Amino acid sequence: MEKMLREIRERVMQNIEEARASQSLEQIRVGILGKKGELTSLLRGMGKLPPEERPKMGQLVNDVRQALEAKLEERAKELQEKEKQARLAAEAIDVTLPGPERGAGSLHPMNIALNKMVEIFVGMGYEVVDGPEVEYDHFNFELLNVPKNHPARDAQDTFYVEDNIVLRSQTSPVQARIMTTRKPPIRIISPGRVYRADEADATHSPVFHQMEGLVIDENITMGDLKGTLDEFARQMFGEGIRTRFRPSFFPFTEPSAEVDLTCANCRGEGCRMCKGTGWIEVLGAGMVNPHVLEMCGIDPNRYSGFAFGMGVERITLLKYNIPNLRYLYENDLRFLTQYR
Ligand code: 2U9
Repeated sequence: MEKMLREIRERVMQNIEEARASQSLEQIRVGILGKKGELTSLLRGMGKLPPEERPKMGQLVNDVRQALEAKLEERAKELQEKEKQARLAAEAIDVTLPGPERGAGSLHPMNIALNKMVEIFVGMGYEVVDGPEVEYDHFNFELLNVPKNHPARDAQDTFYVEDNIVLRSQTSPVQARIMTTRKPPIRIISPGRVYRADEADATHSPVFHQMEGLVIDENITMGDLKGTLDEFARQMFGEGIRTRFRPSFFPFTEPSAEVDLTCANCRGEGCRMCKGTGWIEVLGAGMVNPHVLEMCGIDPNRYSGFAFGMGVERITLLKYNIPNLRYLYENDLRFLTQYR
């Protein structure tokens, strides 16, 4: 039995030394010291020994067990430390590595279109002007010859902030303000956000964008207006795109016109987009009403001017053949990043 014990001790010591993981160490421990372990069984078998030999053998078995337990504990510590080091090495983060790449942004198609519109008029000598979106009724309506009982003034069409303060329903008040503070020649465009109490649909939104233009000088004629818009149409939509003026009415211009452009889809041949007419209605324009000039402090006997207005959304939809306004407002990157 002594020989067996020595053999066990040497073999198990060797096994412990060779164990490469905490898990195998545990298997060794269970195999030798567990309930059904080799040493435990040996201890149980001691009942068969003559009583006088039992204390000595008991002592021997205990010595072996203590030695093995000590060795197990020592080796467990070594292995745990090794495993911890391996885990730390695997989890190590190099904080000097570059972060995930963020793609470069792209301009919103409406900004691309607006930039082009502005560029065309700046190229013709216009200055870009800006003004408040919360505006006095005086500048938004009064100076533009929109009478007190005009339907445009109705709360059904215009957002009222206070009795005499509105969210501007067009960018014209910006130009009215300039007219009251400067002397001609005046050559300005006023791109910006405007508000109308409209139900949102494929072509309407309560918040949208306009670009209006205003030119005032001596001897300005409808011919200048026509030439200006012809040049704009050509630069914006391409060679061969012409304008057609149809008589209309606005309180702030007289005469007034609704302006069609050659349908860019069929080049004027007639197609589904232009309902067979070859023309698409794009903007409004006219000669500044002399009464407006007078109210803004400009002598209508010496000066005349023209004005025009267009929707930035409408121009964008036409330019890029986009079927519905909501694409411009939903900010779906799959849509937006197509335009550069
Ligand atoms: C002043 C005097 C006159 C600006 C003008 C239009 C015609 C026009 C619409 C086009 C589509 C608005 O975006 S839209 O809904 N605009 O038809 N706007 S003339 O006339 C002015 C502006 C300022 C002092």
